[in-house]
Amino acid sequence: MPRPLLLSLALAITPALFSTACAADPADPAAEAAIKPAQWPFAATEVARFNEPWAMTFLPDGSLLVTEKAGKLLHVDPASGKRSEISGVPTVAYGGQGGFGDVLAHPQFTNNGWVYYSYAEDGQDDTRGAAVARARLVLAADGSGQLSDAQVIWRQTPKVSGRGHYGHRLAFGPDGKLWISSSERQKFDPAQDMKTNLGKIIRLNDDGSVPADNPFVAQGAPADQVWSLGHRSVLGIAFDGNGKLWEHEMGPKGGDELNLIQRGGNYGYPIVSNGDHYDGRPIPDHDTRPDFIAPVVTWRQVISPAGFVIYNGALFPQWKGSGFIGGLSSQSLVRVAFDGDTAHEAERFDMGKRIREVEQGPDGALWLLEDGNNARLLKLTPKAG
Ligand SMILES: [Ca+2]
Ligand SMILES: [Ca+2]
Repeated sequence: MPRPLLLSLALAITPALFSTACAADPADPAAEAAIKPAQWPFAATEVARFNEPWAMTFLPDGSLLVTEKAGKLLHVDPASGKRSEISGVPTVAYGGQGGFGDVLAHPQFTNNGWVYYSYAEDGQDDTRGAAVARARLVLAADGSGQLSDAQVIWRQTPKVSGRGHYGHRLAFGPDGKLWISSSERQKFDPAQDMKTNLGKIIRLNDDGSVPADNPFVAQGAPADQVWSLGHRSVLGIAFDGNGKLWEHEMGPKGGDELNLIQRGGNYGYPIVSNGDHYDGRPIPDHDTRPDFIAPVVTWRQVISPAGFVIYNGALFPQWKGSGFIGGLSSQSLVRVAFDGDTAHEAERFDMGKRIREVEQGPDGALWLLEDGNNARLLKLTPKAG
């Protein structure tokens, strides 16, 4: 695809052309080139609306669970859009970026009924941290349901002040383990501190215990939970068809990332980033410290990534193996094409709204959740003709 080369050239040339005439950042060519609705290869159908939805997941029967940040878990009929509330949810620390987070069914949900969910939890003295729990979901004939036998199986430690950068995205790997993104709570240095589990990718057994083959088990808790470190704000983790784990990361100013996660890897934040601090202080770029793992893709003109699925459906055969990332500030859906251990942005769709979450439905449709109040749940299917 020619776009990455054109993008690089445009970025290299534009500041020289405009440096005396214009102090603002040059226009973002990738955003300029974003595909407008008339040219979309898909139709987008509104199915339902939510207030501040954060995550969704499909159950094996094809129905949908959706979280709302203020603390609701909803069971949704994707055909009618009918929403039914699930009872037994935890009290969440709602505010800032915090509240109800992700939701995910156990790979053997049909047999064991376990669903896993994450949320921001209050601590002592005006502190907060992410928690992950599992509970058995019992659904009623009318679509409502309840969580029972809830167990908190993981917590961010320590709990700290503030209401940002919880992360708490969940995924089950092909190894049957539970993977959690634990962001650095906007505290920077904990991402490098193995006495905390902030700024890390976490790998646990499905009951929350620590797998004996994790890379840092010899260091004891909480390092024994850690698979990789040096992460900032991770709102999307996904396994590809080869079992590799990819994550995207909302970077500091001008430094959004797509990373290929390696066992025991250190991704360098806050010591290095291709972006810089929002207060203007520079952060050395990745090429100054080859001992840290560099991102596969850096967006210097940021997309603000949230939600991530690597597509393997049949409805859009041309997109099999592509990654789809929701864009908050970029109000877009970004398609990433992979080639082994490399990747690039292949195209971007202008959605006109902040996109919070991306999912693949059982029939291969792509599903999006917009961000904020009165946000739409959209089903994307191939455009007829
Ligand atoms: Ca999801
Ligand atoms: Ca930098």
